[in-house]
Amino acid sequence: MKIAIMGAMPEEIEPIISKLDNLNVVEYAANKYYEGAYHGKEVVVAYSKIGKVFATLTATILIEKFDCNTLLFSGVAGAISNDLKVGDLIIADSLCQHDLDITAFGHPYGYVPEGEVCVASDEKLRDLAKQVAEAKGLPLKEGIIATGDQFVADAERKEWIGKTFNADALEMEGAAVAVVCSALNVPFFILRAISDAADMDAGFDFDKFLESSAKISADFILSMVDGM
Ligand code: OS5
Repeated sequence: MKIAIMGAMPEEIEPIISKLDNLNVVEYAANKYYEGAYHGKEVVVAYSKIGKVFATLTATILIEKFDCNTLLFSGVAGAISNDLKVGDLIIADSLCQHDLDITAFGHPYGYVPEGEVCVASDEKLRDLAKQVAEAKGLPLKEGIIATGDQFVADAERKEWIGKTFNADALEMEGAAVAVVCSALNVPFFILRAISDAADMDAGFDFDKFLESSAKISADFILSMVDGM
């Protein structure tokens, strides 16, 4: 088993890289890939840079060039659900693209022909996450995560995304990773810790909580690797 661990920003993978043994950095396609071992398990870690296009590129490279056969994403998200507060963890049971719109042709939001509105993540990895949460005594929400190439800092847009996709949280990379992994038959898992509420304070809150929430997510992902 070779496990890919992805984030979007340096802050999201730094707490993981700092715990790896036998670190080897490979530069490829204008990015850095960190090969190493975590408690004896082979991992390749990378941050994609922000947004769906960079996330697609990085997920594809982790699978096709580095031969990873499972992909875990760790990072932060904006909350939609009122249940979610800063630092809370959410796992995606499925992911959708909130900015994908060919409704002019009668299709629903988030749908393109031969695609799916929501792409489901791997059930076994979700079950493992629930076991890890139980062992750690941490609450873990499961729900739909909506992805789009926008930092959402607007209560109205957030409400629309929540209602249209029944989504609990939003971010900018997860659904891209889901589409790649689903097409290539690679089990994947998306974990996010809340950094903000995607409202008018989101920019300020994001800056304030990025590091602490990213670490909460990263620590949880490493416990999952232990359980794999
Ligand atoms: O990766 C992006 C999505 N992440 C999840 C997230 C989110 N997504 C959408 N809306 C929200 N309200 C969300 N809350 C959390 C987080 C990340 C958001 S984009 C943040 C960009 C911040 C930034 N811009 N410049 N820098 C940081 C400094 C910099 C400069 C050069 C190179 C790298 C960083």
